[in-house]
Amino acid sequence: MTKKIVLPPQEGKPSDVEEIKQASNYLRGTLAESFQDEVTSGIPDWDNRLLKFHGSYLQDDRDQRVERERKKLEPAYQFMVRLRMPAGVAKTNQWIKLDELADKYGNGSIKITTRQTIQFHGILKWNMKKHLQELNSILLDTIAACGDVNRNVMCNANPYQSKLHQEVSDYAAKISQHLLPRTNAYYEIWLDHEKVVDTHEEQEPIYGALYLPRKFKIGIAVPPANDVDVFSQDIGLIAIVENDELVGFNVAIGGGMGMTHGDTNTYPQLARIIGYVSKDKIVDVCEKIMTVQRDYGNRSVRKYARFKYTIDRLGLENVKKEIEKRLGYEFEEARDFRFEHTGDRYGWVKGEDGKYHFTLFIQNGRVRDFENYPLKTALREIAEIHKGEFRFTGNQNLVIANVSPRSKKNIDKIIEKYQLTESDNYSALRRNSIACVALPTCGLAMAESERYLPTLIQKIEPILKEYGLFDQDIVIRMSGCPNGCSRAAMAEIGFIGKGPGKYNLHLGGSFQGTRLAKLYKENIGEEEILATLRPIFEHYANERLEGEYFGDFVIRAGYVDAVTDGREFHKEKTNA
Ligand code: SRM
Ligand code: SF4
Repeated sequence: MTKKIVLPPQEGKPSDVEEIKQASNYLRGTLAESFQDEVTSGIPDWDNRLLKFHGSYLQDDRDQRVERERKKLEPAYQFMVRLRMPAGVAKTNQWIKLDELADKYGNGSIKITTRQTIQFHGILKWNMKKHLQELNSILLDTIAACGDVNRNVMCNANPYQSKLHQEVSDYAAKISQHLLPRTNAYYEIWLDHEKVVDTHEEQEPIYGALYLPRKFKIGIAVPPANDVDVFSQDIGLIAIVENDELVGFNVAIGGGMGMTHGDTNTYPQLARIIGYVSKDKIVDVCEKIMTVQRDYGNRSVRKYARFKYTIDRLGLENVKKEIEKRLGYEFEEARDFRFEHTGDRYGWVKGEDGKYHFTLFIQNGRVRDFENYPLKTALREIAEIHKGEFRFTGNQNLVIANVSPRSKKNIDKIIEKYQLTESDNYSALRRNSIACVALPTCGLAMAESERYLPTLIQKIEPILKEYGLFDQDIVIRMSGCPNGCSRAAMAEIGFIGKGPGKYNLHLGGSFQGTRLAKLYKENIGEEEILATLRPIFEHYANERLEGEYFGDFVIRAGYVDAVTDGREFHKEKTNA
């Protein structure tokens, strides 16, 4: 029998979410009843908290809020549904169904997320069960895609090192499977499985009845690519390859991007490397690390509950020792590695196994039929003839993966027909851009992001052209609020929403994803953004060293200080 988990006493009263989890009977709550209630198109707050563990959030269309309020109507409630897809892989027959479901129940679009999975928006309450059942029919689910659990496990997306990539992806899948909640609630509520009568602690041998204090994220990078932004993860694993064989992983802990405007006790933080372990140990290592956060994370104040704060409160060395105690052995010394970039490399590459892979730029991960650019139709046509996979990247892009030389010709015809290589003509800045969803669906958005970044880039591009920087790779990211879903606090140029049309401008993240971006200007609108960036671009164009990235330059030139520890993130600038 599994040992009962005894949590250490917490400072302060547990937060309301802890009480909801405790009373939920392993994530059941009154979800089944709430989804049968036809009086409202929403659900009560306590069930919404639990719904997250099932991969969905109640949202409302914020574009309609004022008008509906005026008409005394309830908000335009709808649900966001996020899939669990370790390492971001979907078979093309699954994609065809996802495409169909986006039209049938959603808002007609598919959103590729910054954690390599996909989201549907606009699902109405009455369609939720059918939607999840149809996803189940193609062997996909949404379990633990949100909530206080381990989320979608990310993994380097570029499959040209075919064998190695497959092995590393398999580890992502194994970690995901091992850390999956074991409760039967999802199957009972959505898939009509028989109700489980015995709901003892043993249902969740790893999590216990209260699950984690907060969300938890794991990502695996394969150097030289850091496309999972490994230092932004609660557990960042860096694959160590020796003589072309995967031997193990360097383990980094305690990354995270979220913060609250005005509260300097909150900050983005980089995961710190605590050592190396051989690959056979990695699943257990992830479990033990996660249980330390389970037992020591703050369960009173959610904004201080992420693992990064637990580590900074207890001390990195103490947390490392506690993990080692639970493992029964010590980490080995971290091994050498080198990252070169966080972005994706577009176009065709040939894998070691002779299969081809095409990485397609998808602006902000939004797949739909745009005017003059029927992207969704194009991908559907490709999926209909390609019997392989689509892979999603942490940069919100899509890889048409494992294409045989014969199918490549036919896929090329579709690529040409729909001009999918149009992005080759985009500025390198746009090709390195990420924006979070923000308005109109995200309830936490303070400013536009996905709907605005392309326009802002359009206004920056002439400046880049003027200074000969159009083809210079620069990582630019925008988040509609300080939660940082686009990981803007690690970008070379990062925008963090402050209010409608206003952003904090951050500079100085590194191209390789190893540094935080420091606040440079606060609460500025478009005009000031352009006026601020222009002279910096000019300076960069004139005085950069050979091969020097923009993020490194702004530090060398004294615009901002380098930040490699989140506790320095809010520190006043030093005078050079
Ligand atoms: Fe996120 C909350 C969207 C990746 C940090 N995030 C949200 C919610 C669910 C808003 C909410 O709580 O009501 C957003 C739903 C918007 C919508 O309408 O769809 C949302 N987050 C997203 C996505 C879809 C952004 C995107 O455009 O791709 C990403 C989905 C990832 C996935 O597939 O699982 C997404 N979110 C991230 C990342 C990046 C990452 O994980 O690599 C971060 C920063 C890393 C981190 O976790 O620290 C991130 N999201 C947050 C936070 C801040 C957490 C914190 O520590 O304070 C919140 C708010 C919260 O948890 O309270 C949040
Ligand atoms: Fe919403 Fe903020 Fe995340 Fe953007 S960063 S999706 S605005 S929570």
